[in-house]
Amino acid sequence: MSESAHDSSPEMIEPAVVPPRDGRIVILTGAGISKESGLDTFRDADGIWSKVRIEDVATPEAFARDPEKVHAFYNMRRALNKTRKILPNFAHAALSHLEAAWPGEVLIVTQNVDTLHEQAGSKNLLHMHGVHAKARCNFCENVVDWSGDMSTGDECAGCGRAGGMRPHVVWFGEMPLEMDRISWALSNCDLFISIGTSGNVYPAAGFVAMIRRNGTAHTVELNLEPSAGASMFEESHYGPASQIVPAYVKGLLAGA
Ligand code: BV8
Repeated sequence: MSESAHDSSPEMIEPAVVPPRDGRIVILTGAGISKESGLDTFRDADGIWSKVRIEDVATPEAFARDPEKVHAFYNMRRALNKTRKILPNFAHAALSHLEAAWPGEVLIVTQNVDTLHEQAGSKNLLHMHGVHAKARCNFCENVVDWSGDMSTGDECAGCGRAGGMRPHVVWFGEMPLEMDRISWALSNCDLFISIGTSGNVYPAAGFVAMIRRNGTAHTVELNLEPSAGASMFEESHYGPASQIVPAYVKGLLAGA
């Protein structure tokens, strides 16, 4: 039975369960945690997928069919991130503080391709859908930092060939990154917290079900509103991430 609470701007949230002091915490984040930093989400009314079709810009087939159209989509998003002053918000900062203050291991598995968790100081972090500010060569798999525009004319610094550079992000139909490490972490954690994700994209959306089936972790959803997987969580708190994440982290550390 989920213990849901509607805390919109709490000082501190009392967690229903506090894991043992050496407990492992796995935190899944999605676009909602970056919304208050000024980044668009995907499925909110004004989200990214309301402006372009996934099939046209975020699949390997789209890239094979019209690479310049896909490059234009990611170039536009990179340019937007540069023009807007995109900085971590209180939610990112709270998770970085939790990693530093919690006696056990804290692992962030983010679906986000931004680097706001790193900028907030989080170290133990996996980008399962890749990173916007990196490029990968389709020929030699070399991964490099990339902040400007990208086109089919760009050459790979690794193999020197042109025409193979692509954004180092995971498109639909592609295997997310570091899945073995993520599966191990999910099977061996004491607390699973999902923050700012609509629970629509797999396999991330299936993590909570996996834990409920074969794990012992307590499961918590922190989101603006109930996600598609809300009923799977034993505990949930709703409100803007920049308010409920720091409040929840404060409660967790107070109970540790
Ligand atoms: C794969 C990178 C397998 C690109 C992205 C079942 C099992 C396995 C696969 C599937 C399956 N069913 C369907 C599939 C296929 C597919 C899929 O899930 N499709 C969906 C649409 C049904 N999955 C895949 O293709 C994945 N690959 O499964 O491979 C495989 C097996 C063998 C061999 C080869 C392959 C790959 C998926 C990754 C796609 N790439 N992004 C880019 O960024 O351009 S996905 C994209 O969606 C982003 O990564 C994003 O992070 C992710 C999830 O979205 P959310 O983060 O949740 O964002 P969203 O807008 O949806 O929600 C925001 C939430 O925040 C909302 O709930 C909102 O209320 C909340 N919010 C808003 N404001 C705030 C807030 N919360 C708090 N505070 C606020 N202020």
